[in-house]
Amino acid sequence: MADYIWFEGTPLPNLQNNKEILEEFLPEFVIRDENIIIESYPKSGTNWLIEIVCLIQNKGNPELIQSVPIWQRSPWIETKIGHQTLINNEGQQLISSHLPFHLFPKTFFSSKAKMIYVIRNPRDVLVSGYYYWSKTKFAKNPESLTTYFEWFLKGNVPYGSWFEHTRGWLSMRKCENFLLLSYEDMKKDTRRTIEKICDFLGKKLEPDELDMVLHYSSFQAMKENKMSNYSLLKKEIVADGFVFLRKGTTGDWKNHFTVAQAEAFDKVFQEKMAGFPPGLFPWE
Ligand code: PPS
Repeated sequence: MADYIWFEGTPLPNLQNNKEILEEFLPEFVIRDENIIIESYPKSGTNWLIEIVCLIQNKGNPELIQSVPIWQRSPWIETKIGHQTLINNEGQQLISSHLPFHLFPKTFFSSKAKMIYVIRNPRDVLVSGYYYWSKTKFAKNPESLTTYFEWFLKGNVPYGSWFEHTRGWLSMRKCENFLLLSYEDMKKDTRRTIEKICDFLGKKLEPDELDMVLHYSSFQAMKENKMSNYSLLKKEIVADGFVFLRKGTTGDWKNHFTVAQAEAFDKVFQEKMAGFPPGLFPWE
């Protein structure tokens, strides 16, 4: 079995995707004004955001998040299982995606649908991705962090280059229907982030409802929720020691990169992300 499906130059996880969906279903998919899209490069905190939005929609009540798997609550538009959920439920409001800007269904760009895009320090994304893709059979397994580091800088990893993904979607950052969040801000002040999301979605929560959103979307609560912690994944897909909610911290790259890797990463980051205003990327 091939490690990736290559779709218009972007490598996608072979086990989750299928050519027909990518070539036929996706380009025709109609994004409706009512849709809320959660978009990210993999390992940026997507599932945390999905959990928060589901809880906001339910005013903090955890019944839904504790009874329906997270990939059904907000199906990934480009995956086989997401496709199935979407065709079975035409009214599906919440949709997730890791697709780069140029592959996303074009109907979105003329709709009033709202998109929340979450970014994370790509160094932490790299480390999180290394563990995830090593311990699952969704795509090519890196045999070491050194190998994965090289793949990452070249964009030979699931969903392609972090730099291109981020540049592409950040072109929308001044649009009214686009909310840019970062994993780092979510960690630093989760309450404030939830309030921002509520404002963006036009939702009002009472203080006790907000407390419940905070409580049920915490790392610990999600780790214990089998509908959100990916323990329901089939055993043949994951290797021993797979943990989806792994560390949930910022700056873990410092425990993994050598000095030379840190310098090489800085150089590529500066080259590829030149031109963005300082302060847009809230990590050290
Ligand atoms: S995926 O598979 O690409 O959709 O992964 P994604 O959800 O984007 O990112 C997974 C990382 O997010 C961390 N995570 C959280 N951090 C803090 N709080 C909460 N509630 C939370 N939920 C998920 C998860 O642990 C992964 O990061 P690492 O660094 O690997 O721990």
